[in-house]
Amino acid sequence: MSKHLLAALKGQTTARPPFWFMRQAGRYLPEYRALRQEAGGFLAMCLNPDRAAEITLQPIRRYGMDGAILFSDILIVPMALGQSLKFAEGEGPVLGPLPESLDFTGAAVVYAPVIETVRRVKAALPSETTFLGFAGSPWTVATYMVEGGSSRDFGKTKSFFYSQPKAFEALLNGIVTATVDYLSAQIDAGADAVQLFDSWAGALAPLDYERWVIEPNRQIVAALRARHPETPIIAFPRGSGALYKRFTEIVQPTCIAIDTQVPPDWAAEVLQPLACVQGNLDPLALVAGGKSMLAAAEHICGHLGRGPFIFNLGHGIVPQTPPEHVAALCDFLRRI
Ligand code: 1CP
Repeated sequence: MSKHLLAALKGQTTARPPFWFMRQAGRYLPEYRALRQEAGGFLAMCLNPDRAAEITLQPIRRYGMDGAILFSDILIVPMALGQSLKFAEGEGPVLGPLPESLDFTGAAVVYAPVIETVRRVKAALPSETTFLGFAGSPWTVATYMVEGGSSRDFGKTKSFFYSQPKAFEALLNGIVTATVDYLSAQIDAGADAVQLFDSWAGALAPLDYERWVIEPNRQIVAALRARHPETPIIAFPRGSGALYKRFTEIVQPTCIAIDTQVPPDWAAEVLQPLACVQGNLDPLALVAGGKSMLAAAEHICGHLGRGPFIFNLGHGIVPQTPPEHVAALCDFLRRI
């Protein structure tokens, strides 16, 4: 069987929609929780190629999605730039003080175990499965670097760019450079495509969005395409609303991933002529399962299935998701 998902990324309309799910490896799977118990923490798991490769493959073995996503985290890049990182149990990420200047000298050493994971997954994956690498987009990564962790309103980050736009721009430029190198290394090691996660794109006013979301994503896509012209790039500027159109026109990703709130008929009309579209089932519909989940999935496929389309969620799978609901959704998508 050929690579279904890669065909959609290359602009083909496929007979059934290829599918994978953001956060398809993770706490909703008992086999993930078992490994995590032994592994000594989330970050240790990300930096152990044996474990990270195994976790990447777990959902593929169970469900046979068309795409596998590297098991890692977007916060590997701040670590590579010299900022300390730990994951406190039940608290999420905790980053040390923002470095005065970004230090790239240790980056290759930090990336090395992740790149080794890419090689191992590539060697083990069925040939029909498309392998996705990923990184965070600079705005989203910068929020963690400046806030020191997760945030509700990004108050510190916004004060930073409003009061010192040049310094903030220098930080984003550093993240752009580090991200291009990191994704290039993932592609060289075997990733078939890459996804850029801009999870907090929706927090910005339009003018700020232009400068801190569109421009850095555009630079990364242009630089990666110059180095790897054949490798598809998926962009996920979550929460962009009406700005999804402008983002897609200017950034020119191969595929645009839409969040839960984007109307599929609007995406089919406005975004699909510009790029392959990926999305956008509500992760909570997957928690509910049953008829309402299947009706929501059918609605999305009905609108987007007539052009290049990859079925996914509008954001990541949540930990309370029953694994059998994921199985039911995969069955439905295979039969459609
Ligand atoms: O076991 C655990 O408790 C760890 C939970 C977990 C997992 C499974 C974290 C901590 N990261 C991950 C893996 C992960 N993160 C993947 C792996 C591939 C997959 O199966 O999809 C990916 C692509 C990410 C990307 C990521 N990390 C994003 C972007 C996507 C999104 O969810 O919006 C973000 C924002 C992060 C930061 C992060 N990682 C983990 C936490 C708790 C957080 C903070 C989230 C927040 O601020 O709300």
